[in-house]
Amino acid sequence: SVQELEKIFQQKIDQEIKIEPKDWMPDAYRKTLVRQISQHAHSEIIGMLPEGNWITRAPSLKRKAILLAKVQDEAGHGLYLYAATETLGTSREQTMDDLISGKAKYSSIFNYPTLTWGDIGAVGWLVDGAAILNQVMLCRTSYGPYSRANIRICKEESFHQRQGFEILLVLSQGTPEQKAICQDAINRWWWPSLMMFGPKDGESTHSEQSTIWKIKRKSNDELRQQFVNMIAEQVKILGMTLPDPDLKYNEATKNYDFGEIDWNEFWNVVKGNGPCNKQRLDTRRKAHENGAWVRAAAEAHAAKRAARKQQ
Ligand code: FAQ
Repeated sequence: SVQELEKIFQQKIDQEIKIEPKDWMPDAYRKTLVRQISQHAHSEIIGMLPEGNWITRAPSLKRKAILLAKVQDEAGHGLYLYAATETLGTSREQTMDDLISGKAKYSSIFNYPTLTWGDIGAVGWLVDGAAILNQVMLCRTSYGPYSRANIRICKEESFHQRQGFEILLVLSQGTPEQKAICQDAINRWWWPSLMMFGPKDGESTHSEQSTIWKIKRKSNDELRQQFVNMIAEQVKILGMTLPDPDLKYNEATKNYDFGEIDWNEFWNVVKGNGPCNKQRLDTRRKAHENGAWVRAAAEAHAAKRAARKQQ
């Protein structure tokens, strides 16, 4: 019976045995994984856009080569994740349609503009920094293909964070104008990067069930606190500040206390009304349309090969 299957399934999870594509799983487990993994994949692909914005304007050939490689890495991450979604029985076409129609979510962070070269540093340091904390946890997630995708992603992501920090480090040691660019980028990216971890635990609809299923192993607030503690120390090396007057080390808790996030802004961006939501989806949609001939050609080629084999 379904109840027995559910019991065996949960026992496996409790014993730290990974769930694999052909194993029995509750529909709701499959559904929440498709939701989370496809949102994660979309974030990687949409995340290429704000960074891609600076490839032609990177300040040197070396910087350009590094940024180009990083943006290509994100495309690779998207592919691992779309493939992991496919193992759950949802086709790539379906997942892509949901993104392009605006039905699927992707991380709120990528709806902010990259206005200066300093933003490329801040995205690497803060956005990749937040992403890593989350993805290190997801390396131990209960679904095998998602876990393995995250292991590969994390290897590249730590290099991404280092390159972002290094961009800011160079700016922070530069002219007064360069220092100002560095501080301005940190000011604009700090709060949105805290929002990447999702709503507060009390407001998080999926956390409780996802924790029982060991899809998630740390809560939104736990990871956010870990991030604040890490960045509050690293910012000192840059000689810069974080734009939060309430940020203060708390001896009793051994954590940094920090100010209240603007949750209105968060939900507004999630609902599609952030500064770049429309632009991001339009760009993605156009890219998909412009790529139609490649898909058609690949299909025609595959059909020809199949026909030749049959002869
Ligand atoms: N933006 O109940 P919860 C990267 C939604 S890293 C938009 O707490 P959950 C690397 C949430 O989906 C970024 N929506 O949800 C890179 C749910 O809505 P739904 C991507 C958000 O799933 C760097 C509702 O709010 N990383 O791309 C956000 O338990 C640089 C309630 O929330 C991942 O996706 C948000 N920030 O926890 C690439 C990691 N937060 O679905 C390029 C995998 C929440 O019911 C350049 N995802 N929502 O309609 C996760 O770990 C989880 O899904 C959380 C949310 C932690 C994001």
